Amino acid sequence: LDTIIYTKKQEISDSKSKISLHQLIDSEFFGRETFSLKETLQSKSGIIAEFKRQSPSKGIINDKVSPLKVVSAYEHFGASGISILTDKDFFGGSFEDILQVRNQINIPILRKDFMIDEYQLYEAKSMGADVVLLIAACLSPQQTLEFTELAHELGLEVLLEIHTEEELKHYNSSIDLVGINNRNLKDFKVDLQHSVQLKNLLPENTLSVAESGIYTIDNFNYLKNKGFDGFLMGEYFMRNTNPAKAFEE
Ligand code: IGP
Repeated sequence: LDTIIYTKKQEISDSKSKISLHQLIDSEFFGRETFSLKETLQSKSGIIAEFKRQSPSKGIINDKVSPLKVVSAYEHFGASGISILTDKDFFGGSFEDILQVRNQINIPILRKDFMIDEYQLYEAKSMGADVVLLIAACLSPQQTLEFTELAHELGLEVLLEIHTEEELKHYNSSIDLVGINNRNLKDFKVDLQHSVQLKNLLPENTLSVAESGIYTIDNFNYLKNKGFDGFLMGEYFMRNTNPAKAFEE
C-alpha cells in the first residue's frame, strides 16, 4: 500500500501540472447530474460489478475485453452499479475506461482508485463518475470528513472502505455507504468472515457493502443473509472470457 500511495502522489502531481482544476471544471461531464448508488443498491440486485484488468495480487485477470462490452452487459443483467479501476500502474486501468462508457449506461459508476488528494475528486466528477471510494487506510479521519464534504458538493456519493475495527474511526454520519474489504491490502489474504464480523460494529441503518472474495453464488447468498446491501465483485466476472456470462448465471 505504501508503494501504491508513493506512486500515486507522483501521478497526481504530474496530472496537476498538465490539467488545471479549471480545466476539469470546464469539462464535458462536470456539470452532469449523477446517479445514486444508494438508490440503485435498493432497487436492483445489490451487485456492484467491477471492470478490472489486473491486480497486484492476481496479476493479469483479463486484458482482452473492452470496458464498454463488459459494463453494458453488467447493466443488462441487473447490476446496481459499476466499479471501474482507474489506477494505471497497479491495476492497468485508465480514466478513459470511465469516459468511454459514461454515456452508454444508466447506472452509477464508482471510480475505484486510491484517493489521497482532493484534486482526484474533481477528476472523478470530470470523467463521469457518480461515486468515489475513500479507503480508510490511505486517509486520516479528518481528511475522510473533508473529502466527503467536497464529494457531496460535487454531487458524488462516498463509499468508505474499511478493513479493521480501528478504521471505524474514519466513519462520519455524512458517509453514504460503508464497504468492508475482505481482502487485507497489506498481505492480500481474503476472508469473508471479516466483513461479517465488522458489519456488526457499524451504526444501525448504515448501507453496507461486502467487498472482495465473493466467488460463488453461495458466497453471495451467505453475505446477503447476513444483511449486506451491496456486493462488490470483480474477479469472479472478469476471469470469465465473457464476464457477462458469469453474471447471468
Ligand atoms: C473486487 P474481487 O475479489 O471480487 O476481485 O474484489 C473489489 O472488492 C477489489 O477489487 C477491491 C479493491 C479495493 C481494489 C476492493 N477494494 C481497493 C483496489 C483498491
